[in-house]
Amino acid sequence: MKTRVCDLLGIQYPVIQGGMAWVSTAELACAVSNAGGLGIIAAGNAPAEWLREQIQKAKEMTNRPFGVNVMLLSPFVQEVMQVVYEEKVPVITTGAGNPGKYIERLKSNGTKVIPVIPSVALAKRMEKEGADAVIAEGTEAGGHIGELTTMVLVPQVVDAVSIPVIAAGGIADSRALVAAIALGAEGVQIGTRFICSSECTAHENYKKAIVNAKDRDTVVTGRSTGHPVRALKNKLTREFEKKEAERATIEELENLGKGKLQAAVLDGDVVNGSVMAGQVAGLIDDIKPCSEIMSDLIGRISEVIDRIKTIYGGSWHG
Ligand code: TUI
Repeated sequence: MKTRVCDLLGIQYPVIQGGMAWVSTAELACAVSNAGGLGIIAAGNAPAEWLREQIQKAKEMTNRPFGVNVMLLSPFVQEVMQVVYEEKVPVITTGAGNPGKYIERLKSNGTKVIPVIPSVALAKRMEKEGADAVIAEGTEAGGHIGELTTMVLVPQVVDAVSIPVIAAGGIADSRALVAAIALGAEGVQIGTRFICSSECTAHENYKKAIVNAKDRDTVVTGRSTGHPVRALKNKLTREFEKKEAERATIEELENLGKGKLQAAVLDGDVVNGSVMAGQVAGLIDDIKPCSEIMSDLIGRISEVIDRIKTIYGGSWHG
């Protein structure tokens, strides 16, 4: 299981942990990196000094590479980029915007830049502006999402760029990993599955809500604000839907969402908080160490390929 993504990032398996605000702390990032993937600390909306502490903690907890996710809508984005620069973080992923103006300075400092992109146009633009790889994230993902599904987005991005493409959205087991490879991806980004890990510092209520979720238990709210977000259905998403139907102003809707992810992740308020999770939540039914998540992901690839071989048999006689 070796691709250009492994060489680019100096990792054993081409598995990148999603950058999830409040969830992706140094603890989770180091557990994923120590399991052979690329752990990510998410800056989210947090102040730059919080990020610096997390990076320094991570440097003590692992000798392996790890990265930082920069959420480009953060009010602290400039300061966060400065911390990434000063701490010489080996790789960043970005979300919720175009990181173009930061790429040159980061790269000259030795940081690999991997933007999350929801479209072919942005993927091409990022390649032109020097991105090292792109993460093509489908609408199955949790949190802030684009329009296209992973199944349609990934192969179109693969055809449009020469840099490695990492598939994201709806990936939680080796079946989806093999499918992503079949679509031309050279790696996967996994978020929701890693929330349900023993090392993840998110509140137990958050993890249990995902474990209990069924196939249709996520919903997308915020389409009217231009920032659609996928989360588990609860009292908050119902209130949000009601307000959107009543054509509430963007400001009103933004106020309703304020602090709600933090309430769910840190305080365990899964009723009034925002329990962001991908559609794949319905497939996750346990909480286990990142090392086991990773060994399942990689170890069961051969089972999937054997099944394909049984069906296909190396030749097709129709
Ligand atoms: O960023 C994410 N997921 C997130 S960010 C987040 S915090 C937040 N909460 C409420 C509203 C907005 C943000 C929670 N989850 N995933 C990566 C991602 N990036 N998904 C979609 C995009 C994206 C969208 C538009 C990337 C680039 C883009 O470009 C627009 C442009 O500027 O050209």
